[in-house]
Amino acid sequence: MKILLSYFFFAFCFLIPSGAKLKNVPNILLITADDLGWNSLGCTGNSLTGISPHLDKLAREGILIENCHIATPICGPSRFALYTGQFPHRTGYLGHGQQPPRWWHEFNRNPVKKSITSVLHDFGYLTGLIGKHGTDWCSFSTSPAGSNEDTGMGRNPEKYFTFAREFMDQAKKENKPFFLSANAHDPHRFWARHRDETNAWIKAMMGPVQWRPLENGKPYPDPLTQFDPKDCPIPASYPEIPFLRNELAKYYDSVNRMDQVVGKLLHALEETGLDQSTVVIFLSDHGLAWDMSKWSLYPAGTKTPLIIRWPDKIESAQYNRKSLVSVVDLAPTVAEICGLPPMEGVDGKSFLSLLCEEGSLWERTEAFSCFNYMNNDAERDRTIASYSPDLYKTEEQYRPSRALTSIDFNYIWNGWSDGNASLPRSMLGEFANFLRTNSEGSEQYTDRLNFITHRIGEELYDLRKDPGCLNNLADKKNSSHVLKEFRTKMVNFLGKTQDHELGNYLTFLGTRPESINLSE
Ligand SMILES: [Ca+2]
Repeated sequence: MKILLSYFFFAFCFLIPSGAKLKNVPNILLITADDLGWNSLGCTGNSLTGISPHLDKLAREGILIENCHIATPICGPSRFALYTGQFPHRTGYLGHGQQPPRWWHEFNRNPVKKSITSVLHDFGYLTGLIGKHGTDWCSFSTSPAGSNEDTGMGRNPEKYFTFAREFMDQAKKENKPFFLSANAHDPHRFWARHRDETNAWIKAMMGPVQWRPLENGKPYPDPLTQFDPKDCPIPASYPEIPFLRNELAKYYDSVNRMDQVVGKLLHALEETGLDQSTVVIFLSDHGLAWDMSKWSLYPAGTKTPLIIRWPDKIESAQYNRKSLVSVVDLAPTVAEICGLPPMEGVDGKSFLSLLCEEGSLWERTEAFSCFNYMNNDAERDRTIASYSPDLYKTEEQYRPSRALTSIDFNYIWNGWSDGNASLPRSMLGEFANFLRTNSEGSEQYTDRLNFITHRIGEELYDLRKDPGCLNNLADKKNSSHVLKEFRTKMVNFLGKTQDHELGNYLTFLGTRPESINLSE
């Protein structure tokens, strides 16, 4: 027995890096918002006074990269890509529900099943999580505080403060650097004061556990703001309609409450005296929870501001509009910041040079984003043994789309759009509902609803002139050179990453009158 214990002790010493190796490495506080439109913050141009004071200050103290694109615009799969640095078609986490789908296994990809949390954990970091949620490939040193009770449905700033303070104190006590992933659930629906934010809904969300309500009867406080709808900006994807402005006022109040969570997390960091040795990173998992934003591959769905503060390493007050990063770049960047060897098997690259060396070595010109499944039902999944190009015809929850977005252009291929197939209700939101109930007698609303529901095979937008992606240039003759460039890049990218939709895309290109020469 003694020999056995000695063996385990000996093995343990080799598994855990020495204290010397971990000297002078920074802590990481990763903060995410849930369903935040990229330009909803004060620091990204929202004119509402006082909407995001803590994030605005954080941006002033570090760098704000305006063009970061997430991998896929729904919660869990987006976060999977964030943690692993790999795109959904490579990990198999293609959507909600049963993942990977049974047919995905026939592609024999064997991804490296690691995430930034697991490599930091193995390196000796104390790793933790509060709020929405980790992945199967994450490793946390302490039990994740992921339940609605733990976080007040992700909307109670005090709960985040208490957890973060205790976690940081534990890191100090154990003399370990930490990685804390802290995830607010605001401004996810149902927003503060939304008509569906009912007691019955809150009760259902909290489940059977005992919880103590605050004075307002909810497990979380109401936002501090109550914006006047007339002051609320409408994102460029939507028309100027009073109904939308009223709805958005409530959303913006929820953005403010998310900012309070950020404030509390930063306060915990200051109180523990670890703020100077901690890299703070903020981003959203995707855009606003309306159709044409969430569930879509327009910048309104895929673009998030990325704020990074690293005292004494990153120059303050940098607003970067010229560089473009993908969320899969984040895990390798954190690995490099923490002095780890490069992460194996990732699709992204470290952009540390962009943060500390004025971007001289950073050359990404497009970010890839995709959509696969909304929700793959486990029972149906058992009946689908293999992939077929017309899977979307029988599975309305499978709606494959691919996008490449540069600073100036957004190119999308909708592999399911054949003129008949439509998006399921689960991928349509309040804007589509509004159009549906008001389209009688309005050709404009009817056309828009038809487009949203059925889309079109190929879309190309000039973001310099058309940030809301309302004027599709894919069939315009004078845009054909840009279109060809994006098609070529898409073929190369899908081939390089072994995307299961490559064959479908090539078939689609073969039907176009002015297609690309694939030998180019
Ligand atoms: Ca989300």
